[in-house]
Amino acid sequence: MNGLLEKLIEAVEFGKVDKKSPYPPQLMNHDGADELAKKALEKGIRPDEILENALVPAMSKVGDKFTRKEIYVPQMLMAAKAMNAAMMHLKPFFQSGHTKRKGKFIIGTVSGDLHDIGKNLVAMMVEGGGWEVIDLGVDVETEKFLKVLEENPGAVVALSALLTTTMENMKQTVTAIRDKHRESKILVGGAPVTKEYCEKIGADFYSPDPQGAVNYLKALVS
Ligand code: B1M
Repeated sequence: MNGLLEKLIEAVEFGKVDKKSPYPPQLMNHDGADELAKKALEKGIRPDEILENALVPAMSKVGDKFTRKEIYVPQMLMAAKAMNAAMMHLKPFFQSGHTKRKGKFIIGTVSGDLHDIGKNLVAMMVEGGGWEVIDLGVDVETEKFLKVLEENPGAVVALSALLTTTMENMKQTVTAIRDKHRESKILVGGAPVTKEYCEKIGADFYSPDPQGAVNYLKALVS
């Protein structure tokens, strides 16, 4: 793999935001995610390659280490901050309109849930896939999804949930969308969500990862 991308994986994994950041001590005076993402683009590496081959695997390593209790929430948050610093450089390319927009994609983390790292990754990948993304953020009430869907008829709606407790809110939102907008396509995901749960609550598609969401959307418009 390209050395720059390997360095970027390391920067995100260990939460090195930029060169001047003193954290983590072992990367003192090294380039951070900010500089590395910029350099990768300058070297001609495509934004979607940087996302898929560096940022997504780096965050997945971080999630695995947290689960194994090798790192804790502060390190996880630093990793997210580093990832966002890299994303700041990629986003203008995804938003530049170089790729023809294929449709509208409304995404949010369901009510009561503040986790947004996975949701943001899905949003970025989908945007990179040529869709106009309307990101409603976290802790999104059902009424907000309905309102934005009414303003954007035909948009695909995507719901993320990271807590077993907020999966119930996902169900409520899906039910309300189904009642009012029977034709809308609803995509669900997030660590505790499964294909079986997706079917049970009446959503159209479950994806375990951002690429699955992109592939589903690609199939929808092909
Ligand atoms: Co929280 N948290 N957290 N947390 N947190 C988890 C989810 C947990 C599994 C940790 C644990 O106990 N091992 C646990 C949930 C347990 C459960 O319900 N079964 C948990 C808990 C309990 C909590 C709190 C309740 C802790 C507390 O306060 N006592 C609290 C809840 C706050 C709230 O939401 N109301 C809380 C808070 C937080 C922080 C704020 C500190 C922070 C969130 C920061 C942020 O998002 N801005 C945080 C974090 C970072 C995590 C972990 C460590 C990492 C989550 C993450 O970002 N993973 C997580 C443990 C873990 O995952 N190992 C944990 C990386 C991310 C790339 O993966 O989000 O799964 P993920 O997204 C994946 C896929 O799921 C998929 O694509 C992504 C890339 O592959 N995906 C979709 C996600 N959404 C999708 C939507 C799609 C398609 C795919 O289509 C629509």
